[in-house]
Amino acid sequence: MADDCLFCKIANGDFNTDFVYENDEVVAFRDLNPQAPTHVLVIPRQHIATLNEIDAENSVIIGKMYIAAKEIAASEGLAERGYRAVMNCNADAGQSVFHIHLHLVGGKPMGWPPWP
Ligand code: DGP
Repeated sequence: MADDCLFCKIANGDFNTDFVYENDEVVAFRDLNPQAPTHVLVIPRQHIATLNEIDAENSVIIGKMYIAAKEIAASEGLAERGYRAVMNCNADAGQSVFHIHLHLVGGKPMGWPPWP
């Protein structure tokens, strides 16, 4: 757990956040500022600041985050109609919380590309 990391504190239960999914390594909760009818953040309990810090040693957690995302998508009724699970990295991508997270979004048709 990193000092002064909001998502470490959320994963630790400091704010009594409702988790839509949790296991020993991953937790997921609804985004404070949803951009779609379903907008869930999937995070590792382990503190990793950005995708740039992923390496051979810690990379297994990325697959576990995607397993969580597809299970949540199924429970939200999105598996067949479709959804997106994306991670922003650093300023140009708009990352604002420096603890990696997948944005699982769905429940409406989405355009591609997602940038203006
Ligand atoms: P990003 O910009 O990719 O770093 O996404 C961070 C997301 O985190 C953003 O969509 C808003 C969300 N968020 C920030 N603070 C909180 C919080 O305290 N609770 C919840 N549920 N979501 C938060």
